[in-house]
Amino acid sequence: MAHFQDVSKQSSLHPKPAELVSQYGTAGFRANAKLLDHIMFRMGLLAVLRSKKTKATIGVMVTASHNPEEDNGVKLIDPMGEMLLQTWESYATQLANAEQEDLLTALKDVIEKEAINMSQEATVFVGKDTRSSSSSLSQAVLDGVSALGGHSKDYGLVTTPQLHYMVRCQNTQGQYGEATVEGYYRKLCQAFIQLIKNKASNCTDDQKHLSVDGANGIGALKVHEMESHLKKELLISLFNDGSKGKLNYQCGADFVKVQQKPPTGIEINPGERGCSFDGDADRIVYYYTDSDGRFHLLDGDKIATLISTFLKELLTQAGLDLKIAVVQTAYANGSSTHYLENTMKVTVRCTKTGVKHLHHAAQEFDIGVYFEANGHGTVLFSEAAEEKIQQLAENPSTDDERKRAALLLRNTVYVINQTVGDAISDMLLIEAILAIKGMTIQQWDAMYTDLPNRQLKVKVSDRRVIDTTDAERRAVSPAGLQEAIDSLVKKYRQARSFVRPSGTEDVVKSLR
Ligand code: 16G
Ligand code: ZN
Repeated sequence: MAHFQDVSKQSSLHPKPAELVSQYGTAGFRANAKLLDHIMFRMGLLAVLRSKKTKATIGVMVTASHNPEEDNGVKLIDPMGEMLLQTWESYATQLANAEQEDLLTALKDVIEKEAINMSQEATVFVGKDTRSSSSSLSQAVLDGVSALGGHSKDYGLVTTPQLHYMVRCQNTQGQYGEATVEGYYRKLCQAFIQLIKNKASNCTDDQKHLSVDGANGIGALKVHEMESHLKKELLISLFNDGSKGKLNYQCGADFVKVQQKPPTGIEINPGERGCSFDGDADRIVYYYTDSDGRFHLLDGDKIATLISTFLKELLTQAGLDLKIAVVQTAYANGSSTHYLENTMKVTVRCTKTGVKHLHHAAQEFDIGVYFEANGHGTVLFSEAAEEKIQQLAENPSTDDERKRAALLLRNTVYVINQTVGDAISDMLLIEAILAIKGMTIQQWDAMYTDLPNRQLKVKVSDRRVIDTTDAERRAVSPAGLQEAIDSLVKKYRQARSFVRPSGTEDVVKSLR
């Protein structure tokens, strides 16, 4: 086949450094940008195969999220905008690791195992973040796509969640929205403006102000692009917009969450709301400093609590019997879990770290709110739930109070990017909820008090010696580790601690 010759020829322009071994981890491949050119080309090839197999458009995003500027990475996006199917992650790893002369064999192996019809058309959407290495690396992806005869659309600079959104729009024939960046702003901002029409009477104009730390990345660029669509209903002061500072350096959601302090480069008065995005804008955390100068972080757990409380209240007002659950990971603050289960009476599930695990667990409910403590999360509505909300909103005999709740629910569905966690979409939803409830960030923060906690990362020679169970909350190996943790934890009231191997770095992480 002509395409295989093209692949051979082209792949020699994207050679693999001999003996380099890489793995498709929790969030795709991540490494120093210099080690990724061959992987990008090969992910272009794999995306074509995945597209042929699913008979749908597939996405490839070039980003290393919150990692330093020197790094880069790549992940594939499946037809409904979700993460790549797990069984295909091992194909990604096999292709990435095939030595130059074995690449065609590795490729044919996937084709055979998946019984791929090579005459099927293939389309791949490609996007990239603002890293200096991203342009040439995304070109390598495009080269891979064309070498195997696939069609591609290059979206250029987009946030990770924007690319996920485009893929879903494309594969649902526009039902989810228009597969353009403008279409994305239009859908989300229109829903936001509809929501904000219901703002509480005590909500002052001052409360329209929000400071955003763009982590010197793609999120900053996109917030700027979106602003005109907000019709001054949200007044954003943008910091770390990439004009001076370095990507993710002493700023961004990961820095703020791990360091528990404000990002550098932001000017914000005591009591005012601020939020930080990460480097590819799929995470968000909020914060404020009180009059005593104390920093208060409102992380993914606080966000999940705010959103699920809002949704639960609306469901009650609308008289809709839909099952809502919150999905968290081992990192969730014990106070949030306690508050959700005992005060809010919502079901809480715990899964392993990594968006794909949370996403799948959330799909089991009518409404699944999932958030990692680090600020990555979204809300999923089942088809049946969306239908019930629509019907109620459109039914002429619905009484006023129920109708108001149904319309609020409907616009909440529209403002949310259900494909993956999305800092921009989450921000609009949170801002709308605070305005509708007439709530300050201090009141939101006071819903429950976080138990004090610390996160630690330790470099180890082989992280695989640690194996965990119970959604990563207990270590089963090495022998004696869990017993040692238990005996320490026993000394404190309401205490908890765990150790787990990272899925993205050569470290083990612990929380206490
Ligand atoms: C990635 C994951 C995130 C996880 C983080 C740390 C996705 C899209 N992102 O950013 O979910 O929390 O890595 O994972 O899955 P780690 O603690 O295993 O290194
Ligand atoms: Zn990210």
